[in-house]
Amino acid sequence: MRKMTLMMAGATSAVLIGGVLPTMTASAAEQSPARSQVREVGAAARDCADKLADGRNGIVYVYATYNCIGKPICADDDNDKNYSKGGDCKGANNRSSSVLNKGYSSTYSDVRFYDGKGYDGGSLCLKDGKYIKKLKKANNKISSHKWVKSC
Ligand SMILES: [Ca+2]
Repeated sequence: MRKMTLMMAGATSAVLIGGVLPTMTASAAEQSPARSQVREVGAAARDCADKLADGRNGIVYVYATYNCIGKPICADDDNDKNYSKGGDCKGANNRSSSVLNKGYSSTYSDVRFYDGKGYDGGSLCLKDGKYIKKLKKANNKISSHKWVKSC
């Protein structure tokens, strides 16, 4: 009881705050759920370079975020002529903000993105093993893509 009274009396002092915080941090670090949560935050913050470093898998990715953060809105190992319709890029129409090409370095390993559906209009070509962290002219514009022999 005497201890409680002392702590409450010192509630506004910096000494008490300094004494309480390290205790909370230590106990949180001991719990495994807290540790896995930290790992998930790290995964969510992984950017284009991190994801490319995982290795090639023959897939091209489109993100609605800059820097390839989070889940892609499109992950495709073949062509998609209309992001508004079915296919691996369904729902990605005009939402692009970053792109990542993890294609194998062989023929048809580069990807050309188009403003229009059906590979029409202005385009942007991305070589295999490359990414664009922040699309400029193509930001929120991409509507189709196809794999090409070479950019
Ligand atoms: Ca478009």
